[in-house]
Order: sequence, then C-alpha cells, then structure tokens
Amino acid sequence: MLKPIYNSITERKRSGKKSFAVLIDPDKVNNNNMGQLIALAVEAKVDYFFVGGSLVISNYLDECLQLIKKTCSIPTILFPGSPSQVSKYADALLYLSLISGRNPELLIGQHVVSAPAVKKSGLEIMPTGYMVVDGGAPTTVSYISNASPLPADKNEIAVCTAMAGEMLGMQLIYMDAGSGAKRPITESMIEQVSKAIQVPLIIGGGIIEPEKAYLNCKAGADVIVVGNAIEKDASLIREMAAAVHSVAVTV
Ligand code: 1GP
Repeated sequence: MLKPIYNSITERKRSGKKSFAVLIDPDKVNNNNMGQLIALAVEAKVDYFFVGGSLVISNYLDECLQLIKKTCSIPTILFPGSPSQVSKYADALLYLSLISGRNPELLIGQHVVSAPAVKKSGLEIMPTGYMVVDGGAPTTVSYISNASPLPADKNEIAVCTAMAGEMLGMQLIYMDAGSGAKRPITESMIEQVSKAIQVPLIIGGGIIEPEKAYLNCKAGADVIVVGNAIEKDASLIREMAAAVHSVAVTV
C-alpha cells in the first residue's frame, strides 16, 4: 500500500527538517475563517493540517476537508477523537492507540469496532502510539479518555512507553499535553524520548510561543502541532512555522 504522507514525514526527518502542523477543530471553524487560515498556512509553508477534536459536534468535518483540498496542496491528516471522525476527504489518518493509558477501549476496543469502516475509507493509515502527558490541567482528552495521563516529570516512563510503542509497530509517536494545556511537554522529556526511538516524534499541547516550538524541535521533536493558540490568533501561524523551519539538524 502506498504511504505518501508517512513517507513525506519520514523523509523530512531523514533530511533533518522539522515539520509544522496546524490543528483544525471542525467545531471551531467555518467557511469564512477557513479562507484566511488556509491563506496564512500556504504563505507560511505549513507542512500539514491535522483535523479533528476530542468532540466533533458539528457536521463540518467533510466540508472543511473538501475546502482545504480545493484551495491548497497542504496534506490533511485526521486526528480523530473518536471512530466517527473518519472522512474519505482527508489524505491520511493518525490511527491512534492510547499507549499511555490503561483504558482497553482506546488501546484496541474502538479499533475493532471501527475496523471495517476505516479500511473501507481507503485512507492512508498511520499507526500512532498516542501518549497523553499531564499538562497541569484536566484537558478534554484526559477527561474523555478516562485514563490517567503520564506524569509530566517521569521521563523514564515516557521513554519506556515510546520504546514499547515503537516495538509494537507504531510508526509515529505523538506526545500530547492536551489541547490548551497549562504546561506543555518539557524539553527534557522530548529529548530523552526522541533519543530512544527511530520513528518520527510528534509534539503538541499548550504550545503558545514560537520560542517553545523552536526549543521542542531543538530537543528532538520532528513535528510540532499547534491548535488553540492559532484559534485565538491566526497570524501566529507565520511565527510558529518560521520557528519550526529554522531548526535544521545535521544528519
Ligand atoms: C492537542 O496537540 C494538540 O491535541 C494541540 O494542542 O490546542 O494546545 O495547541 P493545543
């Protein structure tokens, strides 16, 4: 099976480039503000759109993806909060297993139930070890997942969890402090996890300053995801993308 999106992520990592993804929650956008967001993203050379949310209440998912596809060539990656958030209009799907939690439903249960629909979607599937790290506030993801987040200061647990995820065959590791986290993931945790795995490392949750995005990349993050801060001020896309893209690693 062709894996163009995953190949682009690994190719960027292989060549020492860092990637910037803008997270779009379909509940928080509409056709009016999407136009401006896409224009800014194109200008800033955003690498990916992640689309999804813990709850998607509106019916805007398909339309939002179609609008992105019609307007620009930035790839769209579904970041689903539930199995119902699958759309054939995306380019790829983060097939998340919550490996930091001990809720069997989010490790494998929901995957079993939704497997036929996911397969039928024809989407590029990217098996992703999803690790929710304590961000200092009860975020929607920590509540919905009904699983304890990984303690923010326990780097060794994060390292072992990511290693186990990789050995189980996860092709990406996504460490997330949760949308709107008070405390984003520390650079020391990012550094130790990135050294322990070979697959690309995605970092998100509570990143509101371009400087933090930059430091995360320096510490070993391969993809930086920002949602909340951009919802509040879309023009931040420029500075965030520039900060991420300014980090080039010699490989
Ligand atoms: C949340 O990682 C994402 O799942 C992004 O978090 O909305 O806080 O940027 P923010």
